[in-house]
Amino acid sequence: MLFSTQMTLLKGAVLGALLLASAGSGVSAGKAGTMEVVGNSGVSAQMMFLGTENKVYILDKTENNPIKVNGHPAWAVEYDINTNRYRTMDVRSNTFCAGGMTLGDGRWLVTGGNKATTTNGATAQPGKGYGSYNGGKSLRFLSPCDNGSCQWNDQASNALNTERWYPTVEPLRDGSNIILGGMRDGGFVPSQGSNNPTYEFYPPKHNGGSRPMGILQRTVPMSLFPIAYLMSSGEVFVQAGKEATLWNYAKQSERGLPNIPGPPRVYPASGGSALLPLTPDNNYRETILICGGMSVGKTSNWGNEGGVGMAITQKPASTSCEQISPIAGGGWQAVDALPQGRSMGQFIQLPDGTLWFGNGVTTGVAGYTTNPNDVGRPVGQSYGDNPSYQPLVYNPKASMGNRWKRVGSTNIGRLYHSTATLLPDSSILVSGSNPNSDVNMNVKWKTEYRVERWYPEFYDAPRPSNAGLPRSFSYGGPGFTINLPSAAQAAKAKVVLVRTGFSTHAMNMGQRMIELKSSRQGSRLSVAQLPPNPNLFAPGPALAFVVVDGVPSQGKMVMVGNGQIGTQPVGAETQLPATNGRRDVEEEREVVEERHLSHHDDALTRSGVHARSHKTSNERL
Ligand SMILES: *[C@@H]1O[C@H](CO)[C@@H](O)[C@H](O)[C@H]1NC(C)=O
Ligand SMILES: [Cu+2]
Repeated sequence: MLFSTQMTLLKGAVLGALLLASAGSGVSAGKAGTMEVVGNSGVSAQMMFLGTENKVYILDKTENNPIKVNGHPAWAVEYDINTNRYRTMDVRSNTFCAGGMTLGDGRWLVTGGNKATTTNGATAQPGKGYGSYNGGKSLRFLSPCDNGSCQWNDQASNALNTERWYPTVEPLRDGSNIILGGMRDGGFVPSQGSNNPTYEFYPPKHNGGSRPMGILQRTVPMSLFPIAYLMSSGEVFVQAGKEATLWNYAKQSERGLPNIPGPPRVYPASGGSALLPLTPDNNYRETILICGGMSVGKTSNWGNEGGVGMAITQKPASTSCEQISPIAGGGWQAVDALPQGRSMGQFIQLPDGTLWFGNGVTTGVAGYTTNPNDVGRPVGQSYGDNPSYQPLVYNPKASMGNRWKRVGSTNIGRLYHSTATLLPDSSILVSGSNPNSDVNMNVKWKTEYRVERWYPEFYDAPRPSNAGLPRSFSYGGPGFTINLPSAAQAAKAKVVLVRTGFSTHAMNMGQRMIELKSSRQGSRLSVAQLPPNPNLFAPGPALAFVVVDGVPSQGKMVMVGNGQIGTQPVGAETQLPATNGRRDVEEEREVVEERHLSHHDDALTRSGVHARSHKTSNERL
């Protein structure tokens, strides 16, 4: 009697805890698998990132936004994801097509940009026009905050070695950033003269100079915003044009990889790319997935600084998806093609291990022109048209032919200069779109300020608690424990870290997810620290989640590493106690597979996908 009363009380407490977790995280019912407009961004979201559990930081290029700050149009805000209100922020350098990333000490860096501008993007004298300064060499810093008082540190005295417009930034094992490529001056695509085929670091290494990187020179004009991911070996995977390579920045040497089949993928072809989740199951093997892009026939069709070289706006984008595991060896592998071609589609890592793919267009590419008679046949100013209104979810663990699923829909076109980021409740914030030289409300594809939120299918499910998660994680060293409500839940539980990344130009620079090793003792989950290799997940802020049976807790903003830039302490790999529970590992796998099988009704047919991949394999640069 006493025993069963205790059981009832316990059940009540567990249910209460679950409901509390839901209510406390702002989860409301009935949103799963849908998308809705939630607010207005004030400035158009050309760049966006999650800075705290409550605040997203949005940057635009310098343009005539209706909101003002210190006497000039604003191009930066802090957006509160709970109230959907923004706080205007002052940045003085032109952030036009900058890159960005977290540093090992928790700061965000936004670097590169373009000249001071005025009406329709015309160059202005510094401080004149819209009040901006040349951002080509800018290093801007922000320590995100929840109290409304943090500001951008944007001093001209902090400067890159060379001007970089369209640079990629990737975090490294010591919490520094590598800053890759870009252009010295504005334009649609570079020539050898305007291209900057070099890289540098923040904080600077080797006396602050820039060093050459062959792939960024060989792939002109398809060399901007190179796709870059740090590998476990310490090399940086770099993809541009048709090429791919592993760059060793310590030795300044490279190991060439096979050319990527299908179309070019970097801006302005703008395929979407992601590093698939690093998990104990895949032995932390890195696999890069790249989807969509655009073929134009011959290279000269890409044009030059002045614009594209052929009619592009109605040309269908590619459906091709290719993946590669560069360190494990082997070449590119075609995987399930997109159900419809996409340029500027963007991957967002979800904590359940699947990836959202949204935004972008089905015809045309990134970029715009102010010349209505341009050979590219712009729609208004846009080189892209026919946006995709169909977000997809990619399940890398599903069998081939069953990996894509349509989830939700929108009626807002997200063309050039649109963005997306994961939020702590596992919804996705979507904003931006402005294929225009300035704020423009007189064209088909207007400057877009509406902010949407996409909700995953698990959104309305009761969420596990994140209470046991520590605030910081180390490389190796003593692990920690999480107490789940039952042994059955512990058998389906894991802890994952997601770096949500810096969203711009269909990329989320630095985005990746790692699952920590764990074992279970009854209802207790023993969790290892990160593997003893900072290259697998560079130091800096990340979101941590407890995921039970594919349903994530509220994400917690944590620090990976020691919170400083520099060589990270690395301990021995965490020794976990043996698992003892009622379910064995085989049973656990079955549960996961059942979940995925239950989605089969909506999955795309294998034959349809196969026909499409065959077609795209003939595409040429
Ligand atoms: C606001 O928060 C930041 C860190 O999150 C802190 O450094 C700063 O002192 C706080 N400012 C005020 C006015 O509370
Ligand atoms: Cu741009």
